[in-house]
Amino acid sequence: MEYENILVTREGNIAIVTFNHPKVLNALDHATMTELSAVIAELDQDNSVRCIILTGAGEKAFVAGADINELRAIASAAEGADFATRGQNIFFKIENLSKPVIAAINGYALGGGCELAMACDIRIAADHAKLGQPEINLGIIPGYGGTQRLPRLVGKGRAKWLILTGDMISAQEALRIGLVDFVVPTAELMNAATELACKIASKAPLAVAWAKRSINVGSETDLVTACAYEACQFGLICGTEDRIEGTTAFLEKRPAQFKGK
Ligand code: CO8
Repeated sequence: MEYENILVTREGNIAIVTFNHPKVLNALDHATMTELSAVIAELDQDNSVRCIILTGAGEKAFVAGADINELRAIASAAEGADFATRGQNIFFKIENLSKPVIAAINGYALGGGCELAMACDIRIAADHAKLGQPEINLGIIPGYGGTQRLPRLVGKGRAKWLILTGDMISAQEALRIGLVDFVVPTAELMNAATELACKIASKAPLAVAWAKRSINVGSETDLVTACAYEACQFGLICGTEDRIEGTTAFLEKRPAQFKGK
């Protein structure tokens, strides 16, 4: 499908989704969010896609937040709540997609842009990137999951520091506090993201999907319940052809040929 504000390109079994509205630093307006939802649904259905990279067009921004013009125009409390819920649901889809999603943060990741990156599985930032939740400066609070995912990633104190001051931090500082997982020179960002995506895409797809699900479900519950959930997922993976192939290939000292079955 063709999209107006989003480009989708392929490199083998990797899909690269690029927010393509650099004039407004790739801010997420209603139309772009509708497209993002459709892109994610399309890639979810496409069995040839094993891993997804999200990034922004231009050199300045990954995503500079929700569109502030639209935030200014919200007419009521109910409309504001609907606005937030709609975005949260799209980000939940990304977080719970069976395929891993890597955020390649090529510049500003602010407000909704930082929240989008946090809904991804792994975050790689270019060394000039800047991240933050500056909503407080607009008289609002994060609404796409920022007050919840940020403390889960960096701890309550650091989340409160970032959300209550609206301070932007460097990629290096984001790495130090655990908001991003890797920082690379800007020129190497897409290569690093693609290399990581290819490595994950070469693994058994069901094992990748169920490991992701086990981490996501388990990290939101107590350890005993989480381990019981992991054991169920482990049982499911034992029923796959790829488990036989992976273990047999190891014992026969040859590369495994995974089928996703
Ligand atoms: N929305 C709309 N337009 C934007 C946005 C945005 N978030 N960010 C930048 N732009 C526009 C600018 O208005 C400007 O447009 P124009 O050229 O027409 O003047 C253009 O992009 C370029 O921006 P700047 O000239 O400002 O570029 P600078 O390099 O000087 O500054 C900054 C870059 C620091 C990134 C600056 O643009 C900035 O501060 N942007 C806003 C960042 C921000 O506050 N983001 C958070 C928004 S709120 C949010 O995301 C809430 C999410 C949850 C919502 C829940 C639903 C209710």
